[in-house]
Parts: sequence; structure tokens; C-alpha cells
Amino acid sequence: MSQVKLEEYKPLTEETAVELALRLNIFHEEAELSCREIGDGNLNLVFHIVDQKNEKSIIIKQALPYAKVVGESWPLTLKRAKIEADALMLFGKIAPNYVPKVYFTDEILAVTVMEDLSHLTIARAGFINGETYPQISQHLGEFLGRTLFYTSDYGLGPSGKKESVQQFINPELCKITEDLIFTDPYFNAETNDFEKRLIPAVEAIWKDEELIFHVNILKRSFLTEAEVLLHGDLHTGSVFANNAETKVIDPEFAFYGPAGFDIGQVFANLFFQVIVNIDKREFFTRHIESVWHTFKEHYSQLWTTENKEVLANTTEFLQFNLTKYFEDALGFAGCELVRRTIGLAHVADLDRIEDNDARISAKQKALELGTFLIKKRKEFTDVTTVIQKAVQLL
Ligand code: SR1
Ligand code: MG
Repeated sequence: MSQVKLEEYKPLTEETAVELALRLNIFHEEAELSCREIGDGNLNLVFHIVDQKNEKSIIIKQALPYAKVVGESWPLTLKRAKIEADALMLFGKIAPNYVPKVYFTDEILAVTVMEDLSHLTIARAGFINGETYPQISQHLGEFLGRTLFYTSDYGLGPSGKKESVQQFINPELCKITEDLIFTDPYFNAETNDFEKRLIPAVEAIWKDEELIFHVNILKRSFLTEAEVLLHGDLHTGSVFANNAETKVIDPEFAFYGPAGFDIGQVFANLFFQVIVNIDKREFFTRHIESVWHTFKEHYSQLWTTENKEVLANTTEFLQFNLTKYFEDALGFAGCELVRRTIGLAHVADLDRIEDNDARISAKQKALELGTFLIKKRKEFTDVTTVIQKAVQLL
């Protein structure tokens, strides 16, 4: 008898995930299906289902009603599965090369059935294993240029944009970011997670009034500036890649916010490799430059040819906006560097360094660079100078 009820939420098991796939007629009747739960993120179940006979495979992702990284004591809305599916489908229209195809979604079960990307590797894991993915920065730059233009007032027009803002209201997931990125790392909060040897550096952050002033400005921007539909969690663990392809996954944190947020998260997560991967540092500094230049090129081209705001279509106003996005991106990158080092939910780039002295030193550098970017973000107008300054600090 069938165990999956489409009208009632229940976490799937490997057996019921297969049953769901069969029920959706995704596979041929004589398919020989095998299934494994492969979720290694902070929040969800991920089932990989393969038809050995016909070489077809899919992913079923299901939201859990709590944050897996903490446990059942941290309840979390299932609505995020719909936000994620809607964002993937919208990004699929805007930037089809850079997101997985969605085959089916169900709000009650909180599932999304999508393209299997297991021929690719999570970019963070690939980088840690020595890969540099030569095309990733151009792909991410194009993804950012297209999504941040087409979801804005300039790309959608004011009515379409307001409808989109409404569709992507995501208060619970935004609250996680507001707390974990913009608040908790800057005082002695319970969620923080850092090594004893970092206590002096952490206490210096808590006492740094100038820094906290700037974090408040960045948090206000995150809270109030509904510029574009953001992915909202665009770190290198949300990107699959190989040397030729790049796919952005996991937009469950999607909402309307400041354009610089997604760009800044990409910058910060590439900066982790600039800090730890000294032999390949140049590949990653070039990636950061290329993300910005490619974003700028695509965004500017769309601005000129597709702008729905007649008066806004001037070079001066475009430049004004790009300058704002760039400064914001540097500040948000700084916040991401700090939170992934001393807050909840770290990055393997730092935590997996086995040598204690090297790991602590890398974490101190991440904090130093993060603090610098937050405070000095308005002093820079070009990405190459930022990188030169950053490398001098390391
Ligand atoms: C409780 S969720 C912790 C983190 O995991 C997600 O990937 C986001 O980065 C979030 O801040
Ligand atoms: Mg995620």
C-alpha cells in the first residue's frame, strides 16, 4: 500500500522518495530504481534516485520543519520549499544555463524534483581539493548580471516588480540571515561558534564601535532595500561546477533585497580561497575580478537595451547604481567573512585546515579582511585595487 500521501506533510525516506518518483511517472515502468539520501547541507533532505536500467536520474529535495544543522529545537517554515522552487523556476527563465531544471514541486510535501547534477561537484569541495574551475567566475558574473537586472524595477517595471516582491516575502529565512550575519557575530550571542585561540580577535570585534556602526548600516540595507530578487545564500556550497559548467542551487533564502548582497557572498567565498590556497591565490583573485567585470558587462548591456524606466536609461545613473552595488558588495562580503569564521555555520575552507596554527592564522586573516571590507568599502571604486589591498593584509 502507498505510504506517500500527497495531502499530508511527512519527511520522506529512501523508500517513500522512490514511491513518489514512481507516482509522478518520472521514470519508465520497468525502471530499476535505487535511492540514497545525500543531503549534506544545513537544512534539508536530498534524495538521489537513479534508474540503473535507463541511465536516468533525478534529485528530490525536501524541506524539514526544523534546521538540520541545529536540530528539532530550531523550527523552520516549510514554505521555504515553495520559495526555492519558485526562485529556481524564475532564474531558469532568466538564466537557463545556470540553474537545474525543475520537474515537479509540491507545497504540502515541501518537495522539489529537479535535474540531477551529480556529474558536477559542489564548488567549495572542488576548490578545497585543488580545482579552480576556470569558467566559474564568468558564469556567476553572467548569472548575477541577468538575475539582478531582470528582477529589478528596471527589468520588470514597477508593477511586475511589486508582484514579484509579494511572491518572495520570506520573513523566517531573512531572520536567520539578519541574526547570523548581521547581529550575532558582533556580541556574545549563544549561536556563535569559535575556537578559544580566537577569543582576543573576537573580543576586539565586539568592542569595535566603528565596525558595529557599519554593520548596522549594512543590516539596514538588507532589511529595507528591495532592489532585486536575491538568491540570498550564494556561497560556494550553493554552486555546482566542473571545468565547463556552473549551476546555482538552493535559493531557499530568496527575497527582495540589496543587489550587492549576492555579489558580496560570491566575493567572500572566493576570498576564503585567496586566504587559504596560497599556491593558487592568483586564480581566485582573478575569479573575483572576473565576477565583478562580467556582472558589470551583462548588467550594463541589459540596462541599455531592456530598461523599462525611460528616464533612468543614462550612463551616469547606471554608473551611480554600479558604484552603490560595488560598495554594498564589499561590505556584505566582509560580513560573510566574519560570520563564517566566528558565527553559526562555518566553511570547510577554514575549518578543515588540520594544522592548528595555520587554521587559527587563516581565521584571524578572514576576520581582519572582513573587518577591513566592512569599514573601508566606500574607499574603493575598482575591484583590482580592493584585491591588491586585501592581499597586502594577508
Ligand atoms: C540555520 S541555517 C545556517 C546557514 O545555512 C544556510 O546555508 C545559510 O547560510 C544559513 O545562514
Ligand atoms: Mg543552502
